[in-house]
Amino acid sequence: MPDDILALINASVVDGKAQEAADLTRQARGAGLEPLVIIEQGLRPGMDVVGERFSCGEAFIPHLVLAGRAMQAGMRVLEPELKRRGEGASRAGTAVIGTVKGDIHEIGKSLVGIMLTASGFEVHDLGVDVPVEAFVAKIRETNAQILGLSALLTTTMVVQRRIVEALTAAGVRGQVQVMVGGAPVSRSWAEEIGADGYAEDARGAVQEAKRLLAGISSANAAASHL
Ligand code: B12
Repeated sequence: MPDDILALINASVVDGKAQEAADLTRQARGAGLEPLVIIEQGLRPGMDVVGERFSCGEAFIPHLVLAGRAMQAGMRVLEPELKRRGEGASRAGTAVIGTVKGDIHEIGKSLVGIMLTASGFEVHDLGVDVPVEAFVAKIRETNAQILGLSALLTTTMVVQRRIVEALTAAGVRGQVQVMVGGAPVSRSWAEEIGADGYAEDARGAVQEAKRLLAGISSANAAASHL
């Protein structure tokens, strides 16, 4: 039964059927499947199928849009519960996230935001197509310890580098740990542009944010012993 329903959720995303994706997600939750299992094994793989079809000319922009809406419809069912879990967790830290300028892919970034919230982070989501200066201003305003930058296009990855440079120029690079992500991004890219962290998916993003925070705490502890 769990595998069947996950396969149906996957198909509803591929077919771009938002109502069906939401109903099946509700059904899967009712059957006791964990939200993360539904996302990682049901909703998300559907997007990959559509992406591959798009690459080889078998799907077009409208299919991507509909598949995106279907995945988001499923995520909306799970979001309130995930947020409640975050309220029950101890406060982990503050994070600012957004998709960089020129890039309107929002689903992966939003999923990272939801998972960080579910893990006790206070998340400021700046949305998509976010100008470089807006990230810098939000870090100043919130004193967030974590900045998460999403880029889904090879042409917008470079903006992540510009944001790291802008943080340095603004004198705030030392106060924030920058993590980058998105399909074309890798750990070696993160290292090349001087970012502090990288994760392949939303679950990894939470682990990475916690690892980076632990680094800040131990650095502060070491400084206070000097
Ligand atoms: C849906 C989609 C769209 C939708 C987006 C709808 C929306 N509301 O977001 C629309 C139709 C708008 C779209 C437009 C375009 N798209 Co598009 N799109 C996709 C598609 C199929 C799925 C993306 C997605 O949502 N995946 C599901 C989520 C959950 O996964 P994710 O985004 O990868 O995020 C996860 C990780 O990457 C990571 N992560 C993401 N962000 C972050 C941030 C941090 C800090 C961390 C740690 C981790 C992290 O965690 C996430 C959760 O697990 C991908 C193909 C694919 N397989 O990725 C193409 C894809 C990204 N698109 C592509 C292209 C080319 C375009 C267009 C240029 C097409 C066109 N000719 O107009 C435009 C660009 C518009 C723009 N300026 O941004 C290409 C990119 C190629 C490249 N390498 O540059 C892809 C790869 C398709 C392909 N195979 O060719 N697209």
